[in-house]
Amino acid sequence: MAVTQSTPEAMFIDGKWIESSSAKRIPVYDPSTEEILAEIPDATNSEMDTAIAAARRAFDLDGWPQTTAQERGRILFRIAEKLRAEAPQLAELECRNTGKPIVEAEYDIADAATCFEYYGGLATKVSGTVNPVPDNALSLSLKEPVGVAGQIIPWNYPLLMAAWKLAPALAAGCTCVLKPAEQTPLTALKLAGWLPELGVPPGVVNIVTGFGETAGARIVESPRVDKIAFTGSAAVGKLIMKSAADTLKRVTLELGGKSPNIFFADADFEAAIDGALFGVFINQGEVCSAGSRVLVERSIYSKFVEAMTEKARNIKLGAPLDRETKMGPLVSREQYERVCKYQQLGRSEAKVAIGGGQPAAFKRGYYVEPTIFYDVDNSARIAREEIFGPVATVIPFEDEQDALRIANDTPFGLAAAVWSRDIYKALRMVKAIRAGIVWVNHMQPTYVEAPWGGYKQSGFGRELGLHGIDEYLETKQVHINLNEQPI
Ligand code: TXE
Repeated sequence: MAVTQSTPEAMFIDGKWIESSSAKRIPVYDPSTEEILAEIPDATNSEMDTAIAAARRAFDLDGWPQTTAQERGRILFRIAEKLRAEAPQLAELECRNTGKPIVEAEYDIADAATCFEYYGGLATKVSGTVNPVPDNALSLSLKEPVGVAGQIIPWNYPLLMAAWKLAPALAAGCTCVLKPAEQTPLTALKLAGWLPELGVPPGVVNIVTGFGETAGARIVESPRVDKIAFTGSAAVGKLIMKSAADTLKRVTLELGGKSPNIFFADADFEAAIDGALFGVFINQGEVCSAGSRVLVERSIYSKFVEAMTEKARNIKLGAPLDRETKMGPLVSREQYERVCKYQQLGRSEAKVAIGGGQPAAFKRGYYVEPTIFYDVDNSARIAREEIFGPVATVIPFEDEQDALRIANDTPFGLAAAVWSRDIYKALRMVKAIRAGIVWVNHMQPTYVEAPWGGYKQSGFGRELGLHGIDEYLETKQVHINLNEQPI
């Protein structure tokens, strides 16, 4: 294993830059030009095992869990400060690697910093409880870190997803082996390079690059990893659960969705149209909580589809670094091909209001047209399967009961939104929708203070908020006998 210079084109293991023992490297692309931006190592089992061993040592022997909560909190604040200081270069790198518009990338970096700040503050707020057992004993519940956390993240919000995983784990006193998506590892590696100067000891955070089926699978099967936190596809989530069963690891999964964005006739019409477009087209639709099923009450249905279509015409596709750009290319050729297939399928399953193909204006880059299919039946594949691209399926409904039936008729349950001025109706919907996140008269706002995660096949466990740190903690019951002679 060769140790290279301090470059983000290597892996960060045990505080050092490490190359893969296999000569193979993985090209990382700029999806707007299809050019190679960088090449990263393709980790073998040997490097992954080294990273896991380093995390194990940092947890078991080097005393990371025993550092004071204040110290861990201070380190997280320093990371947040560094992210804010380096935000322009991070946003540019994220933008070039994912294809997302620069303005959206800037929000992501700020959100990542906020996440480290939040968990920096929370580090000192973790405490156990005293249990009300009979008077002859004292019963305590202690909160302790789970151990080594294996963290596998996707490509749609690369640095933000790294922050959602690393910040609560570190605050709790866990050590981490994080595998970024093979398509978008660059900002996580950048962050890794700053960790030593910010006070993160060797082995506490390891960033290992590689493919899911090899490097990712190795983390999941390792008996030396205590917990897996995964964000990605439901298909891989199922594989992870099966594999983790062999070692009975703790598992949290944040998977995909087919979230209903529900518009009643009494909603503020202009806000509703904006909410429908924003809900499904932000980040090119590559969002787990995308409002990809737009449910519209029959009495406003035609007007709604027309207005949505009209406004969608103004979405400016362009170079991700151009500040005027509202939609960039998809992240990879693979994702582009996947979305193009769904566009083709949609043309046979429903009517096209706008889009449905590839824009002629671009000679290069994985651009697809913002697409609105309407008169979609909820049983159509485009209404049931996660597309993860800028493709809206508009579905009419008759009344509240019908809206609810369609909204819940999905294997997923990540998010939903309800638009209405009738607070009683909106709240009835909120209670009856089977999803982990429900927005009213809004779609997509995400706050680090509030729990994030899904029902049904959108996974389980919660990130963010107080719940987010709990997923990295074990509970130990302590019983102290208060009689000199136990009875
Ligand atoms: O995801 P994968 P892909 C959905 C979305 C998208 C589809 C496919 O619908 O179209 O998934 O995207 C790692 N063991 N989401 O193929 O494969 C992989 O290396 C361990 C929704 O990119 O799930 C990467 O780091 N790890 C989602 C991560 O898992 C494995 C975000 C995600 O990749 C693995 C992304 C394995 N066997 C895609 N196979 C969301 N919930 O936001 C892959 N990986």
